[in-house]
This record gives sequence, structure tokens and C-alpha cells, in this order.
Amino acid sequence: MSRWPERRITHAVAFFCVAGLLAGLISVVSLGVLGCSRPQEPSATGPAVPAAGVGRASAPEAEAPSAAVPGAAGAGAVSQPAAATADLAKPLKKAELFVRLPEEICNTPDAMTLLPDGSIILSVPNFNDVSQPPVLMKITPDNQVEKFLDLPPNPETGKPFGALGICVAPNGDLFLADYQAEGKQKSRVCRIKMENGMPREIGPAVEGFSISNAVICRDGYLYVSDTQIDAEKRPVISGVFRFKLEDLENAVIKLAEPLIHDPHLIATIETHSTELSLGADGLCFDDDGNLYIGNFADGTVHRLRFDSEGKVVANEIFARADHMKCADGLFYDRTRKLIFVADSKVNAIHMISLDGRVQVLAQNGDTDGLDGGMDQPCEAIVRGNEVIVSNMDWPVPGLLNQKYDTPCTLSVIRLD
Ligand SMILES: [Ca+2]
Ligand SMILES: [Ca+2]
Repeated sequence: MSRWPERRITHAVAFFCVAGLLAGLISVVSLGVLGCSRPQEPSATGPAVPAAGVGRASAPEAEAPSAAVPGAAGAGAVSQPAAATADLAKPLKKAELFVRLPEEICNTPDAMTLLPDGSIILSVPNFNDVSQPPVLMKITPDNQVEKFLDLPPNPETGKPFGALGICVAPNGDLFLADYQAEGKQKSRVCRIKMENGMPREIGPAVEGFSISNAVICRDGYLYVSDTQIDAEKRPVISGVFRFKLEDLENAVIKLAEPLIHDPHLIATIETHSTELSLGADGLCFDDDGNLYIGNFADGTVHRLRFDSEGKVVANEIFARADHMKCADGLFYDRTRKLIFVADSKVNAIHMISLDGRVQVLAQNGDTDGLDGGMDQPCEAIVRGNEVIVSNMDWPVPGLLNQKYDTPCTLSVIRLD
């Protein structure tokens, strides 16, 4: 679920001279942010106003990358002996070709969600060539690739639907993020009403995000990561919003401006990277209801813990490792009790155990994807013994992926 804000293109030229680098869209913008912002006091850890009935984040500030991570024994570089770290950095498996996406429809795949019948719904924003309309694709249980839904343009901006994170609601509907680069807080989360396994209607559920990214439902709530709540601040502030599903039934929620004051914001995290100003990305829950957040540019995975009333009681860096450079999509596999992390920067999938150890599952060099290798993996999900990987292939400088090359592919890593 990685996302490269195109709106920053407009600022990029100005930043080139400041930065002195042709480091590309994201790097340039990030450097620009660096150049124009002054040091700020530590960010808020949550909104000032509690969301009714769900409590507010009372979490401590996310720790700086250099801090020790209590309880994250594994966090590789932090407390693992060198030899053990080297072992954890050695890939266990190799990615293979899963499916080749049809070039006449797909040029940029992103997030996936698994339906109860074993189908996968894949969001395809088509950022590499916006003349191709964005779509949702379906991969059937026997791995046939079909178009599932044409996505309408954003009614306010008139621009294509920026399809990113997708999840299934308890009633079978889908939630889908619509990232809009133009304007301020024009991103949304939409609901796709489903009927007999088919999409019937799509409409807004929550409006006013900066970069709406991952979506996930749990215990009557929808959680949404916003990757850039305040990109002017250093460190960059991003975070997670929570909405009662009941409140989304008959009304569209409009978020506050600025976002940091919205009462649905339950926690913020900081991103310290000087290259990229992209923070909270993938989301997943473990069996105990702890919420994990991928911090894209810092390559750390954060954990929120809640009390019995849903109040955030801990907000900390859960895992980091020298070999984990980026934390894009997250997926929790209940069978193996592992968190799968897509590392867009170095073409890797990592597995994090619940003690915080980060093991490289698979990793490969730059590829066009035709050999089955990962071409900028943005999310991995587990279906049975298969880890299925979406290869976004939407490169920016600083990634191992050097260029967009057709076709777009999904990879598979077999766990058996
Ligand atoms: Ca490719
Ligand atoms: Ca490529």
C-alpha cells in the first residue's frame, strides 16, 4: 500500500535547486520539507478531543529510531547478536510468478484483500499511466484474473480514483481508499456495497484525508492510516483514524481541518527519514487486538495497545532491523502468528514474530517481474500456504526498482 503523492510534483521544481539533487519526486519533496520547516516540539500523540466512546490516544511519543525498544527483543539490530542478525537477514525462500496482470487494464497494482471464498480483490490505481482508468481486479480461487469493478473519478477533483488500501467489512461490503494528490485533504475512503459477491454501488464513507492508505475493520470499527497528516513538520507526522461502523451506515463523515484536530485520530507516529516524508502505511491486528502500523520511510513497525474500552494505552516501535528498510503493507497470519511486511525499497518480504524478530522471507534484485521476482512489493497476504505479493512497480529514486516495466505481476512465495 505504498503511495507516492503526485501533488508534490508541483513543488518539486522549486526544491530541486535547494536540494541540489535530482533525487526524484519523493526525495526532492522531502528535502524541500526539510529545508522549509523548523524544528518543532514533539508532536501530539493524538487528538485533543476524544472520540465519543472510543477514547483517545494517550500514547507516549513514538520512540526515535535510535532508542532501545523494550520488549522488541528481535528488532534485529537492537539486541540481537551479530550472527543471529545475519541469519535473520538471509532469505528463506524465493518468490515465483503468481499471475501476470493484463497490460490493457493494469499498469500499477497496489493493495489486496482476501474474500471468504479465497478470491483476492486487488486495487489497481494505474498511477504509471493515468490514461488507463483505475480498476479493481479479482483473482479467483483457481487464480484466474478478471476485472471486478471500474472505479469512477473522484467527484470533487475530477481526477481518477486513487485506489489504495482495501478491506472487507463485517457485512461483506468493501472499504477502499481513494488517494487524491491534488488539493488539500481531498482523499477519501469509499464503501463498495456488495450483493451476491458482486459490487453493486460505490460511494463515500469518510472524506478529508491527506493520504488515506490502509484500511482494516475490527470489532465494529474501521481503522484508516493517513500517511501524511503533517508533512511540514519534522519529523513528519502520520497516524491512524478510527470510525465506528455504525456511524458510517447512513452518513458520510467529514474530517476536521487540519487533520491533527480530528477526534477520530487515535494515534500519531513520527517519520524521521530525510529521504521520504511518508509515514503510517500498512495496518494489521494480531489475535489479541494489538494494532500494528508500518512506518513506510523509516522501515519500522509500530504497535498500538488498547485497554478494554478501546483507549490507546501504548504506542511504541515494535520492530526494526537493519535489513528492514521500508514497512509498506502489513498482514497478520493467524495460523503462523506472524506479521508479513512488504519492503518496497529492497524487494523483500519480512516475517515478524510476536517477539519482534524480523526474518527475511524472500528477497531479490531489480527485475521486471517476469522471472517471478518481486518488483517493488507493496503488500503481501497469506492464503493457505501461499504468500501472495503485489508488485507495485511505481519506482522513485532510492528504491531497488529502477524503472517501470510491463507487465505488472503478482508473485507467490510458497511456505510449504
Ligand atoms: Ca514490472
Ligand atoms: Ca520494475
